[in-house]
This record gives sequence, structure tokens and C-alpha cells, in this order.
Amino acid sequence: MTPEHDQSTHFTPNTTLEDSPETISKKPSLYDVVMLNDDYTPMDFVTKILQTIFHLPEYDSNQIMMTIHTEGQGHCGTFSFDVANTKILQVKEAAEKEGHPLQCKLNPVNEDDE
Ligand code: TYC
Repeated sequence: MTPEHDQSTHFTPNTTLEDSPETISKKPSLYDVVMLNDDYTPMDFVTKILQTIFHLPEYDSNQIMMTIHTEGQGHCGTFSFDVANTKILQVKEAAEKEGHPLQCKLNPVNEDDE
């Protein structure tokens, strides 16, 4: 193998020795943060969380809050694994501080659908 074809020193964390060059992902995996409905968290608290932690405009935050309230869950944003987990933790901590059960979940984005 010529040095320029030797990829052994170029593996990124989400590749294995079995991956062919075509299957090695070129960008980091993305994750949807999905917020869940509950019967207790006040609506205005949810709207504020969407504005402060997810940096969504007030109008969008209110729309997403109402979607969660009526449909059971709603999409808050798509992020890298670390950013998504940090936001989920920030939501949990802010909610717990006020005694609310608000929770989010993490959904890997199917990269074939992009
Ligand atoms: N269902 C809650 C209520 O009636 C409001 C709510 C909306 C809670 C969105 C959580 O993610 C949520 N107070």
C-alpha cells in the first residue's frame, strides 16, 4: 500500500477498521432533541425554556409548546451529541429547580433521510 492510500492513521471515532472509504461518515452524527408533554409543567415555563435554552423566538416557542401539549411531544432542535445532551441536562436541571417534571429525549437523525 502506498502511503497516500494508507488510511490507518485517519480514523475518526465513528469508524471501524471494516469501514470502506465510502461508508466512513464525513460529518458528525446529529441528534434531534424532542420535548415531552406532562400534566404539571406550566405552559409559560415551557415557552421560556424553549426561548432560553434552545434560543427559539417567542412566537415559535409558543407554537412548539402547544404542539407538545396537544400531540405529546415536539421537536426543539437538531444538534451534535454533546450539545443535545447538554441541553437535555439544562432543561432537566431548570425544571427540577422549580419542581416541574419536564423531560426531553434524544433521537438520532437518520442520515439517509437528509
Ligand atoms: N401539558 C402542560 C399543561 O397543561 C403544558 C406542557 C407543555 C407541559 C409542553 C410540558 O413539554 C410540555 N400545563
